[in-house]
Amino acid sequence: MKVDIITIFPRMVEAGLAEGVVGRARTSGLIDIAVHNLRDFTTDKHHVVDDVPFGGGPGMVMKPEPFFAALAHIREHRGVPDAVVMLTPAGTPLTQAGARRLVGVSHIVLLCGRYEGIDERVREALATEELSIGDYVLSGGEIAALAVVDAVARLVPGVVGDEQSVDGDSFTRGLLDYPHYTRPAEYEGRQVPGVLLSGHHGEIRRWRRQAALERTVERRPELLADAALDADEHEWLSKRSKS
Ligand code: 9D3
Repeated sequence: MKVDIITIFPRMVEAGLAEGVVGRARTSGLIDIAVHNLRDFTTDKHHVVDDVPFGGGPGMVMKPEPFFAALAHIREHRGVPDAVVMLTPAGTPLTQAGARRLVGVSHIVLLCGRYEGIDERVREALATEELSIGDYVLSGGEIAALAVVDAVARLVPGVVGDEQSVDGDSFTRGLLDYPHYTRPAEYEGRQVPGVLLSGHHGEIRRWRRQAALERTVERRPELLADAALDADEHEWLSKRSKS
């Protein structure tokens, strides 16, 4: 998987890509990510990337020319990308299904905006899609680009060592996670649930499944529509909703 990221804050993006699972995937050659400084594609003495909005209004707009020049550079030196993704609050919200789709795209370019946004002609002529990472206001697209790369990279085979932890086990897929514990068995008067110390693997699986179901119904009941529940669980849920 090849990714190119265009940004005015390349050090911020490089710092986020250097650590953890993504950092290891890069150094081991499982993913090829290049970060490009948008200012390197300006032609004026002061490397200006923004200008005032036509029609007036607050803030500044990112100029189109540096994005076109950066894309030309990528096509020449890195190949013709399969997708050019603009990160914008007006984009399609990123989901796990969206991350699974993108891991099937061999070469992706991510365009990060700052200020009030990017000149519309960049979207029209260069972008193949627009993504948001959720309904809250960020200061720019860089953190969103890192979220996209992180969500997609961990789906590349071999990037996450334990394949089971990539999508959850079949038992809890579609539900929120169950609570996790490690040693010590008692900490500041708080006990680890006894069933987890029992060694009864069937009971442990049932306890975790039930805990995941309870958390999901309390916190994110809308997720239950797409979760695979068995007959007992449907019955438990309908009894619970009557109380
Ligand atoms: C006043 C209208 N604002 C749009 C909601 C202006 C505006 C806010 C934030 C324009 C740009 C930005 C910068 N945000 C991003 O570039 C961004 C983003 C986000 O803010 N939230 C969630 N996902 C994303 S992806 C890119």
